[in-house]
Amino acid sequence: MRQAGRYLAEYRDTRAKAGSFMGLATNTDFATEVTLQPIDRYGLDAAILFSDILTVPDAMGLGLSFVNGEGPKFERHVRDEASVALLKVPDMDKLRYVFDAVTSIRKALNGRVPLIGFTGSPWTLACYMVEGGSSSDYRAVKSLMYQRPDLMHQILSVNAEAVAAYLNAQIAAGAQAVMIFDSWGGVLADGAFQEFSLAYTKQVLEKTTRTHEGQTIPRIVFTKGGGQWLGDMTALNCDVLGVDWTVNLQRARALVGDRFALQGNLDPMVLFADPASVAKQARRVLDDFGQPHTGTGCGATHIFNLGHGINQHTPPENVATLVETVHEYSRQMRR
Ligand code: 1CP
Repeated sequence: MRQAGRYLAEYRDTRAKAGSFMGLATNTDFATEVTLQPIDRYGLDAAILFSDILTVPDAMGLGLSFVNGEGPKFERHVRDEASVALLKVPDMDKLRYVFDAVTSIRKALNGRVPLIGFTGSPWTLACYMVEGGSSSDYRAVKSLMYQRPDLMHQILSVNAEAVAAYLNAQIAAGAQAVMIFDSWGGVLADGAFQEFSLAYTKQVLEKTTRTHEGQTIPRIVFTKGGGQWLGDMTALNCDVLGVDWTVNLQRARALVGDRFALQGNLDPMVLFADPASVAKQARRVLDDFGQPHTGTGCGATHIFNLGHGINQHTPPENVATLVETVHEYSRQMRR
């Protein structure tokens, strides 16, 4: 949903061969192939593992499937004491296919670009686990949160532990950076965000391996709709804060200072405009952040990215325009 996906014809071909989304994700060769497709096509600067955030609740026994055109569905949802009591950190062996894919992708990349591993945040995974799939109003998960915060905390504690173990296994398998997608953190009220989302992202970061084979593993936290809580997020032990398109990068930079890089934040819908407008909007994002640091290491730099997943109807040639513009213009800015 960030690089690979249905907007690419080569992805649709491989997915048809695999028969289903999970057929694609659980097959090492297919997962490797689709991870590399956008890298080969566009010359991107990093690869992101082809998998999904929902593999973790699937491994917890909730029964994941992706119905064409309907999005993810779980056979069982978690909404009452009995189902919460059954939840536990899954045996990481059930997710072996993800770690095998990481190792295989590293081999296939052969040092061309670094590989980013990822997970959903405890809160974002809980949304799907309680709702049983995607939701437009988060009614079930918010009812549980307000009525039985004790059960909600129980789910989130299990998720935090599961997600940390999942990231650690990806790092051991060769992931060179990790990203936590808190895609639905922004649907929470102020106060609820800190208690039910941020606190558990913090736990995940505390339990995640900092280095592997002498290399620091950078950690990225992306909260869609989380711009108003960037100040709270500076308490996180991570290196990069991902932001969506509602955030002004210059103000965000002033707020987070040198301790964090910022990742983002083009509105994915820009990619439906004509190429000249795509290029203009890409330059606008780079200008908003301003001159990046010129030193080495982490610091107040900018990692260009979309502010959310890529829409399945995106014209692929506009992504080419975007990548070319970002490369050209950001090199110009660094001169
Ligand atoms: O190259 C890549 O895109 C990397 C693999 C990747 C990533 C990082 C996929 C494959 N999904 C994700 C993350 C993900 N999955 C998020 C975070 C998105 C963000 O904040 O940017 C979310 C919310 C999901 C859950 C999910 N997976 C949905 C539901 C979205 C919703 O609105 O509730 C759906 C439809 C999927 C399916 C999926 N996962 C990935 C792809 C390419 C697809 C769609 C293509 C298909 O069905 O074949």
